[in-house]
Amino acid sequence: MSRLIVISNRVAMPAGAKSPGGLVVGVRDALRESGGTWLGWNGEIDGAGADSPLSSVTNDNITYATFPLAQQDYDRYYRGFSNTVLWPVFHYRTDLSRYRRTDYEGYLQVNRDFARRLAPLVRPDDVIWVHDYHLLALGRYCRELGMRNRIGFFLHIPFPAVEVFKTVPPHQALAQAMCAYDVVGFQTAADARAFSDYCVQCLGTESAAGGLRTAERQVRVGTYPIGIDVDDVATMARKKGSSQVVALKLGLADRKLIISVDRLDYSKGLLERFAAFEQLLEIEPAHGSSVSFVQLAQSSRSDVQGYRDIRRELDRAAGRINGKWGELGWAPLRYMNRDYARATLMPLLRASQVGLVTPLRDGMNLVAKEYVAAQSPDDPGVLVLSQFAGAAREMEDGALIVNPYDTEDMARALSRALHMPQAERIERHRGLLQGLRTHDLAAWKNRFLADLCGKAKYQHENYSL
Ligand code: ADQ
Repeated sequence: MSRLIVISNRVAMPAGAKSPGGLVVGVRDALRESGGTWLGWNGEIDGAGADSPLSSVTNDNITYATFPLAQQDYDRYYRGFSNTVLWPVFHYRTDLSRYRRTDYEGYLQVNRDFARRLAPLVRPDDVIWVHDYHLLALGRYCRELGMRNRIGFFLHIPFPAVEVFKTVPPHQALAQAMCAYDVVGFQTAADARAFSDYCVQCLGTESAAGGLRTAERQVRVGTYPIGIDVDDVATMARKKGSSQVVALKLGLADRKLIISVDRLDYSKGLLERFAAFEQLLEIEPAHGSSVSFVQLAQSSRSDVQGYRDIRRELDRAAGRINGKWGELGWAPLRYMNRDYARATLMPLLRASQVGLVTPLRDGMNLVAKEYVAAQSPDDPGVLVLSQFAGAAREMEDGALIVNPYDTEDMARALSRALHMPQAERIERHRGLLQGLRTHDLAAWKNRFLADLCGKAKYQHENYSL
């Protein structure tokens, strides 16, 4: 029986202190269910880098095989090409992209190192599942090392339109490298189409049923929207949570609560959202004393310039809004750059009347799904969701869909959500929840792996690395 090996840039160890991001939550839950090995960076910088030994820990059905990165690799591969070129361009922020050839070479070098570390672990019938934009070229290097396994790739972030992708100078080499995978998976049909369009138009690749045909292989190009473990979130949300939840409820008195939860990232549309909240206070001053907006923004990639800039702008905007609208005993906007345990976060989502999720561009957005799963079915809150989140494809009937570039549109949607009658809220929530159950985390994993390895089963075995 074949085993499952998952590879992503970052591996989150079971006892890690930081709250995990979207990819980690998805991958860990998927692996926990089926068992397997997870290979990747341990988050540490170490002089030895590529020469350092692999360390291996097994916990809860998952073997974590990790290694550190050298400072230069971190600077070029991670901070450089991955997060200063691929992330901004794939989120349509070409203005923030800073391409340097040495960063790209470092990116390829680290992709090659990942393949070299993987090679001795792999048996011929193992199934390999690679995740996200840091490792676009890994499949190519695996093939160069002679791996003939089924190797799949899933992109957690959007794939941009052809002309936008072409702003990445080595676009051809990257897309060619992606064609070394047997399955290339995306969050939405639009992303999958953009990738196929690029390959057909710019590489001259032949399109075939279900994907593309290259000289070497049939590449399946598919859509696999990531989901969540609905019951897990609902169970956590029903618990009382920590003293922080209690304190928030007491502080709110009878005020309604609008909540937003994100990694602090320019793609998440926080500034536009702050402006919409301010507009709400302007068009309906009565809300002034009857509503609170809590924005939890977990800081991330703070050594990348674009992230430092957005953080400064948000600090300024939050101060201005509270300065203008606050009262002695009350601040309308509470903006916190902190990491919260999921056991705290989910009851907070449940305690709110509106979930405001308005990215300017997002592969999927798991917070939108967590918000719905966390609600009480008898008295649910309303999800206000950006049309540019991948999640909007599945949630457009139940959520209030907004354009985050239209401040008034968002303010109106907030007002409508705050006034929505209970019967309508229940009806919308019911539909949304049904969708979440159909496209949950297990469905995401099973559909991807079914396409990758047909009906073949895979199993977990502990083995020494
Ligand atoms: P992210 O960009 O990280 O993920 P998202 O999908 O919203 O975005 O996931 C964030 C996760 O981190 C959620 O599970 C959320 O609960 C958690 N989180 C956010 N802020 C937090 C805080 N302050 N404290 C604690 N936890 C917090 C990438 C893509 C997304 C895609 C996912 C999964 O950018 O589009 O949905 O991968 O594929």
